[in-house]
Amino acid sequence: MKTVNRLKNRRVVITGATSGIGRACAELLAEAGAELYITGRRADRLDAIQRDLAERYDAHVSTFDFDIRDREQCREFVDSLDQPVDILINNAGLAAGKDPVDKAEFDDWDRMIDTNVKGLLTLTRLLSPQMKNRNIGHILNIGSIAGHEAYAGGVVYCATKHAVHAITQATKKDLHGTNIRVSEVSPGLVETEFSNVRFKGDDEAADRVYQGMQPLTAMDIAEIVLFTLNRPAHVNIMDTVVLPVQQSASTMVDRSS
Ligand code: NDP
Ligand code: 8X3
Repeated sequence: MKTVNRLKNRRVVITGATSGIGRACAELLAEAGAELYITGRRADRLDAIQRDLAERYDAHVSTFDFDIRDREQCREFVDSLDQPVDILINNAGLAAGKDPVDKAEFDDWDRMIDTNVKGLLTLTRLLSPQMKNRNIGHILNIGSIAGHEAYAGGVVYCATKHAVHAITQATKKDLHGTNIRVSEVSPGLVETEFSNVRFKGDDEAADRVYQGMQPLTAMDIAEIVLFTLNRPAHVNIMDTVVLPVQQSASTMVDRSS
């Protein structure tokens, strides 16, 4: 089967590219010949990824370390771009804690809402006008199975991912009549740094999330992101929900292997 590469020389912003799904997307897009603008807070990681992708794929990669919760830093990032962006991958996000509603930390709620919802909205707000002016572009949001159902201990994380789902649908409608595409990819369990972050460095708790089952890899999701982005210009994939074969719902996981 012959696959056409429509991503060569496309200018792509990937938020949260220092690890996991964002890092894997950077890898595949660099291989496809896209020009990358990668973001995250850990500058050392961004630099290492830039060097690695330049060496292996001769990729043009620019790095921007800032906190997506800081609207001014987001604005400075967008203002510093010398060329219009073709694709925005809103990937940066996290879960903080898994406490029930009566015990959870307010700070955890703020971190999730400010990153997963407000950060994503800020970059969409700042980058969509130039897409609209050029009548071209693609905004791809990383949602979650947690945006399609809710589970105990995920009150605010699930709320943020339900918000991402709603934002994706409303954004598509706001941009109706343009050639801008708007998509979402909604994964189940993916083994990345996600659970280490959620359990605040308790790596044993993080490992237990994937015990006795085969989770998805970041690369599994990046391949679906690449497929979604690489469709012909008239094709808009709205959402792809992707689970490990051993997961059938957020809390329904076969751990017999
Ligand atoms: P990782 O923890 O491996 O990666 C998260 C990325 O987000 C990092 O690059 C991190 O960069 C960045 N990030 C987090 N907070 C901020 C911030 N305030 N400012 C800028 N960047 C930030 O997790 P994943 O790769 O798994 O997560 C990526 C996305 O996928 C998230 O939106 C997550 O909700 C979603 N997802 C994950 C699933 C999973 O099971 N792993 C399943 C479904 C969805 P840095 O720390 O350098 O700032
Ligand atoms: C991450 C997957 O099941 O931990 O979005 O919510 S889950």
